[in-house]
Amino acid sequence: MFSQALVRKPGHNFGQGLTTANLGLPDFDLILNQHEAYVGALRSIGLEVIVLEAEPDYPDAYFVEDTAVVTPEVAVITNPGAPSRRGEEKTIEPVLARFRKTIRIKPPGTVDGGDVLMAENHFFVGLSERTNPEGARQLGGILDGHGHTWTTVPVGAGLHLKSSVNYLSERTLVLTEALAKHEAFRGFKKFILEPGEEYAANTLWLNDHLIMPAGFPGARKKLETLGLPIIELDTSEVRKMDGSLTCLSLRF
Ligand code: CIR
Repeated sequence: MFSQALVRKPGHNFGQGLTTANLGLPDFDLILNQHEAYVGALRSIGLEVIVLEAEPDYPDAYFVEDTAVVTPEVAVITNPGAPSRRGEEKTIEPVLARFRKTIRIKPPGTVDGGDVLMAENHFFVGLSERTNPEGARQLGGILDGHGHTWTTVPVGAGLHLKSSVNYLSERTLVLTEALAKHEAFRGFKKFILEPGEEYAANTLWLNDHLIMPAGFPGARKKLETLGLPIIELDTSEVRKMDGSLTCLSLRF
């Protein structure tokens, strides 16, 4: 069970963040409402939520997940892969330092937290345009040092590893068909998403609840078989900015 979550409010200029999605102009009032609903959902399942103010210099900074990897033992502060996002981690580190010892990923290593998936004691580390082999090597060394295992997975499609796969308890993954055959996921039970529902791979298992993006009935049917309460949230505005549910918080 997690007791804390760290989030940051989207800024008025969040629409200037990086995106490859072609889903139209994002709406500030709507994202604020959706963000409040997200924070409300986290509180409703027992988390204390620390809410940081927006960072106008960094329009993507509300995607706090990318700035750190928090394990039960340490907080690894990342060196984000996108140059425009480097520096977001500076205001995250002192907050996490209240809860964990912090260790930094150093250049030339880059890591985005969205590429790091924790499944019990194991970590899958996506190699992507944001997380490079040197970053993965540094992170892996820290994980090794704390008794965790880890494997790398190439991120073929999508921005981050967790855009395409998440862990849902009981050795079960929700993931895209493209990733399902990967060696690293052998031995796991898999909910493979139907074409058109891949976005639902970004479902968050948190405090014995599943928080999933609204509007994916096929995925929901599969997830219901786990018997966990499901919370659906509207993610229309973060999706326009290539984001989803896990990206909006750090949980520990
Ligand atoms: C970016 O491109 O970095 C942001 N617009 C989206 C980041 C989403 N973060 C995540 O999936 N962990």
